[in-house]
Amino acid sequence: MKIKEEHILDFNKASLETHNDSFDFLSSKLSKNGHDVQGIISRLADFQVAIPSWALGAGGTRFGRFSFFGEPSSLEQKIEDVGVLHSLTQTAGAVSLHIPWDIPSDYNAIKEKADALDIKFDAVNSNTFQDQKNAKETYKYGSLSNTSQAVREQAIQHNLDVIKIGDKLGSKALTVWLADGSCFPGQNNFQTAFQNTQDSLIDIYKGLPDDWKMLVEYKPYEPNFYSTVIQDWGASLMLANGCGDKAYTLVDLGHHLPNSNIEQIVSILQLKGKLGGFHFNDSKYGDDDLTVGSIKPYALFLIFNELVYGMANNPQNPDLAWMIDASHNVKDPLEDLIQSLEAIQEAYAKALLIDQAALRAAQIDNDVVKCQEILQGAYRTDVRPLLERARLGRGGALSPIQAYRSLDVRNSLIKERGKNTVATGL
Ligand code: LRH
Ligand code: MN
Repeated sequence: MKIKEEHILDFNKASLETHNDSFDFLSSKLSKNGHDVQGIISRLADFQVAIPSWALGAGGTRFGRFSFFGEPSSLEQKIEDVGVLHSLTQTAGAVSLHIPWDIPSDYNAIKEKADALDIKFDAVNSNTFQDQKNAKETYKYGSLSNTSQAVREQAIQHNLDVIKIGDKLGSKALTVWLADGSCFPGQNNFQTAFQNTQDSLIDIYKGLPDDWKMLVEYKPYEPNFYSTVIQDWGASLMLANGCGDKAYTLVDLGHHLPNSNIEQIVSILQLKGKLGGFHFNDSKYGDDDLTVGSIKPYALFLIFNELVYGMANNPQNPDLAWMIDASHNVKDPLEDLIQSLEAIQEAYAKALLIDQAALRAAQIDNDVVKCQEILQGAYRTDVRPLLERARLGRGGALSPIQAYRSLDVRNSLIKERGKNTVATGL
């Protein structure tokens, strides 16, 4: 399924006048306040977020999984679905593959398909949290941290294989997330598990091409419920530092204990030049993998405030990997991802409206009230006309969700694929 550009242009006609009115009103107000509106629009248009290949079908929990029908049953169909998201939003110009769930059968064909849809291959993800058929060793008691050298070597080799797969597709980063940990006190020797993980990551790091990054993802719990080897940003940072300059910390927003100050973590990792990228999602309790901005939009805005500050003041930190990591239990996966892309763009646009110089001055003066007024003044601005204009400029839909529905995309996918296709992934 490919959405024709003329169908989107037709769809936009009905709301173009409304968009122009609200855009003209907002941009004149912003220009009067000294904002570079065109500069903001081009930063929004250039901001591309990678879609997780494992989240294009229905997610599920141990209690059940409810399909949406018309799910992609091959990597080719997954790339097509990312193409649908990108044609509507013009901000989903990349895909992040999970191996072995998405091993290409024909590398050239898959690259041609992605190129034709203007989709790049972002970080590739290894998987040593599930046993593969005919695997010699099991990861039941861990992978890179396992007490068994044979298990560690199998996991290291898998990561080296994932790098090779990514390299053939033009990817430039490996994401390592480990489920490794324990469910009961006394089950693990924490130091041995951590040191085994460090030594294993160093062996993987040696296999990284020069222009690649290794992104070390942390998580406090699940599927282990007493300890996790890479439990928090500190553990990830120590392991990344133990590997070398090409290793960084990846921040999955759902991988924090309640009320963690994620924007402070992001700020300090940038200061240390060790922030590698994000898995955007939202959560109320645990690693709920909900739609970005659906539960804590202000927290996301505060994170983007630190990112905008960091992008201006921390040249020591590399360009970041922007990725979504979500799971869809009750929403159409494509609608869910469209809403997430919108929330990310909205948080970024609002953060770009923060007068960083005025905020800095108020901070130095300890004018606490003014600091909040500056932040919330930006946050309370309805920036949607800016997002619309950024999309419009690239041939996208003024309202991607409405376009998705009025173009009846899901039913077209069901007609094409039937009702029984199941996407690989979580
Ligand atoms: C772990 C995680 C990790 C992925 C998996 C699909 O919770 O966030 O990024 O490998 O989800
Ligand atoms: Mn993640």
